Amino acid sequence: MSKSFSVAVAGATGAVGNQMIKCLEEREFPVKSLKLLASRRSIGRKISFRGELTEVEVLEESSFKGIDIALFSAGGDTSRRFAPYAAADGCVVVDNSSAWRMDPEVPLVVPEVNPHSVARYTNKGIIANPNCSTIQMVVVLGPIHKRVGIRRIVVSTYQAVSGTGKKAIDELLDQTRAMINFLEYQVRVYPHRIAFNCLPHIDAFLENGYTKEEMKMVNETRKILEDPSIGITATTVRVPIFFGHSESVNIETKEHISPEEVRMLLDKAPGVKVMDDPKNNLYPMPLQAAGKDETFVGRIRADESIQNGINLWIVADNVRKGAATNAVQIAEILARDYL
Ligand code: 25A
Ligand code: L14
Repeated sequence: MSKSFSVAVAGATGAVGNQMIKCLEEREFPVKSLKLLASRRSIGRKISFRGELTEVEVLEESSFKGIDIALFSAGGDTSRRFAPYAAADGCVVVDNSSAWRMDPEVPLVVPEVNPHSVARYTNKGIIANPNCSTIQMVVVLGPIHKRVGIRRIVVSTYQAVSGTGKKAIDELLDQTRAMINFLEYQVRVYPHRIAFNCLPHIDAFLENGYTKEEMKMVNETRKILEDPSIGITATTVRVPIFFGHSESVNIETKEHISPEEVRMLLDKAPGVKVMDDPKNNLYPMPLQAAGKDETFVGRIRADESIQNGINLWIVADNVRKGAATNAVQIAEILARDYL
């Protein structure tokens, strides 16, 4: 890559925006200039990039003149409002919010699974970054679906508070500190205490009894795997963990595949690390996945209650592969093949 690019990060002071800046630096993305954007609350804050401090500016309609690529992670409303202005100024938006993911014109991309979809960025000038729980699941299920076909997925998640952003990280810390000191705790971000608890509730409840987060896993998985026929049902649960989502995934395949064959297939799969040696207490955990870019899988075993069933345990850092890393990987494809 000899070319270099003017890059903007919208939502630069948030949990994901911060990590996007780190990923650009770590992966040596060819950045010519970096513009940091956030709401008025963040004005004047300085963030370090490649050893230089850059001041955060207010996100405005005119912020994107001369910018080649903008990474957005400032929530759905902000993306809906500002991404079209960025695109109109010729900037390609990689958007981490839920705003554009199910727009049929907007590609929804996990680079290990459907990199070819990036080409469709020309429709609206926007590429959507999927939901964190969906990304780590399809990185692992993509190769299995290609090999034997997946008929049905049953997934339960164990999701970290960092998915909700900085304020939720602070809330888990504050409540934990209060609890172990026998002090009164405050509940602000979630409807109940999250410290020493778990909540079967992520994002808003819908008419059908599922949460938005659960339906994102259903709809986004079908879009990324390009197969609307897959049956999917999800239960998403918040657990008192800072970084790293875990998932218990049960699949029914069309053709038979043994756990050993799944292990061999996933050993060669891009972005996947198999950690599956229960005799030595080796299996993926948020503790070890936090701060990493790979998606970890273990506990691979046959579902003995049906003909073609496999169980898996999948763990990844939700702020890295689940958000920032995936967005920067998409930008890398744009930079290498399209811009
Ligand atoms: O709608 P969605 O798609 O469902 O997404 C909702 C939120 O989920 C997070 C992300 O939060 C997003 O805002 N998110 C989305 N996808 C995610 C994923 N895959 C995900 N998280 C994890 N994984 P976040 O905390 O990570 O990022 C918030 C950033 O967005 C900026 N922002 C918000 N509204 C904006 C805006 N920027 C421009 N214009 C707007 N209208 C936000 O900047 C942050 O960078 P900020 O300036 O609002 O906040 C900076 C500092 O202020 C603190 N703070 C936040 N809220 C308040 C506050 N302080 C006082 N009062 C508040 N109400 C923050 O802690 C921060 O330090
Ligand atoms: O990307 O964990 O759609 O509260 C929004 C909710 C990310 C996770 C998204 C959470 C999600 C977030």
